[in-house]
Amino acid sequence: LSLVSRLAEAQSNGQFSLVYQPQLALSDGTTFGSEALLRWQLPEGGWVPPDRFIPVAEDAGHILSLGEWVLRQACLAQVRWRDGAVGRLRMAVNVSVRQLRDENFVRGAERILTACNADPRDIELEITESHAMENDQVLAMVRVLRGMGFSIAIDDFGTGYSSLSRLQQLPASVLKIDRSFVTDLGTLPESRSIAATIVKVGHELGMTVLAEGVETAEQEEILRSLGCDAVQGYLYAKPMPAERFERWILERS
Ligand code: G
Ligand code: G
Ligand code: MN
Ligand code: NA
Repeated sequence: LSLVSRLAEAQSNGQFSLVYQPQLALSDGTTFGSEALLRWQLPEGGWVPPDRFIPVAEDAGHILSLGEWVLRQACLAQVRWRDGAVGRLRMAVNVSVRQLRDENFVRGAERILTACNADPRDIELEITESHAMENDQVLAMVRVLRGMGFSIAIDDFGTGYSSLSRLQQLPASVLKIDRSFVTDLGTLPESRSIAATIVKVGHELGMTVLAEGVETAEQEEILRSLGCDAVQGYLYAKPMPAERFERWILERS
């Protein structure tokens, strides 16, 4: 059976779940947020990585209902944590450009916020750099979402080809340094220069800069010396199911 035909039934059969990865402030190590990441477990065992099924779901148009499901689950978790022992954390959710081009996206998002009693200021929509810069329709949509109160993050930054003027037009509050530069921070002077430049540009435009894929204490130390604000990566925690994430937070506080 092809992936695309299995995708259609996967959602109704409960094969999707979300895992959550903590985001920490470099200044004091506190966890201020989490990124929700989608997982697909096959009934016969094994996982399909998102890099494989997201593009298929996008092509098939299935990403619209799947994306709504992700946003609802993420909002439900954020509100449960906010109103429980975990406390108020910002929840970052990846959004596909197909969703941003959908005229029903805003109405769907509003419905989810209301149904979950979520505050949009606690929800961060992650848009990849290449897509955020794509065209005026996407830019207009990002502005509408920002106007609704959502926080906006530019994901995988440094791998696209943004002009600085374009970046300035985007009402984003967070810039996420792509993992590829973080990986090579200790070994490649070029990656260090790129990371340093991203931190400067982000701060110049009033954004918070978050480095993803931090795996070593050396990478963390370099990021701190560059003035980077926040981190996310295996050095702190892998993406975890909700219950594990909750325990992880409570054990550290
Ligand atoms: O752990 P990781 O394998 O989760 O994610 C791989 C890629 O899949 C990342 O680029 C991430 O942005 C993307 N991804 C993960 N979850 C989602 C999601 O819910 N929606 C979208 N559109 N992309 C996601
Ligand atoms: O949405 P985005 O492309 O940023 O997705 C983040 C991806 O990076 C996910 O696949 C997540 O599981 C993965 N990831 C998060 N932290 C680390 C890390 O420290 N090392 C590696 N190799 N991958 C990571
Ligand atoms: Mn992301
Ligand atoms: Na990323």
